[in-house]
Amino acid sequence: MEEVGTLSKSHQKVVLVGDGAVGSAYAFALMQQGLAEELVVVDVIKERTVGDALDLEDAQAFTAPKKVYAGEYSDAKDADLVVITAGAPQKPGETRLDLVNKNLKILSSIVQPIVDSGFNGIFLIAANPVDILTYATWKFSGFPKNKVIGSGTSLDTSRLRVALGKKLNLDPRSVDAYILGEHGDTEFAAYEEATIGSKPLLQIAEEKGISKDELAEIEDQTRNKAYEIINRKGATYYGVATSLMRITRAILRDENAILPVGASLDGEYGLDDVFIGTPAIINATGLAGVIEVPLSSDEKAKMAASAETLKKVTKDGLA
Ligand code: 6V0
Repeated sequence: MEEVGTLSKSHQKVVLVGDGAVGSAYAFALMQQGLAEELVVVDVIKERTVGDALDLEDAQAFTAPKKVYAGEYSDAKDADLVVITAGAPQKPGETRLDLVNKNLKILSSIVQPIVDSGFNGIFLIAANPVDILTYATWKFSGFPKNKVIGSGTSLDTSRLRVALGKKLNLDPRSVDAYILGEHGDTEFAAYEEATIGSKPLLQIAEEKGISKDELAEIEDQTRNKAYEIINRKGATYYGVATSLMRITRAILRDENAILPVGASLDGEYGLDDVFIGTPAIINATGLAGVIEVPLSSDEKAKMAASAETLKKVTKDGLA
């Protein structure tokens, strides 16, 4: 093992399950970032994975050498990370929760053979409804909770930061604001704790004449941005692929980075038995700890309501 901050072992392997719009964009992002020495692509449409692996390997002369090939679940045996993007995407007009039954079936057919391969790494889930599928991956796999991570509100948080960055004419990477809760219609912006350069966002907004209504509109637009994109181009993938790449980097490089993810709660926010969007510490062990945002009572109620929605759909879906 090398030291923290560098690659935690010399050869790192990622298995991607689901080579559709999100999966292939993620594979491309991984390639561009030079993350992992080995990338295996698995999908029920075999020809596509072979074609994608051949296409991806053409990037190697300009990025970094990598073994990239179309594979099987058994290839997960010695993988560090399995990323699941397999599943039906939302059609125009469909909510993420509408996908639950179809995608739980697909998920269960994937997790079992991966566990049977002897896989002992970390699961990272992106297929929707992501919080429920992350919970189900934990249940189906029997893995410890810290080794199952969802993309949660990672993409939504990025969308919020981009929107606030535009509004304030600031680099979105300097905006420390989070979307918490379900990756879906009950998520909310934790504005009361948000800061920029350690100054409260609400104070900055007031000084710049940005009203509470305008902030609420930004929150709404963030929540509905996926629908905006899906209605125009049928799917969203670059944003989530980059979120997944960022989480992957934190795992493979043992970064101890604080990122918004879908994490299992154990008493934080007064909640448990749910995977939900919150900041958490991500390193080579997976999820090393949840950062409990000190929410106002109003926000705490929103978090509880969001968790309640997820628990109900999870209970029905897994019944
Ligand atoms: P897509 O382009 O239809 O790709 C899905 C892929 O999964 C296809 O290539 C299928 O062949 C494959 N697949 C289906 N069943 C299996 C199986 N049993 N084993 C292996 N592969 C299988 O969909 P897209 O890539 O657009 O979306 C994938 C999932 O990501 C959907 O559930 C989306 O809703 C979800 N998203 C999640 C986001 C997030 O923030 N977490 C954001 C955007 C999309």
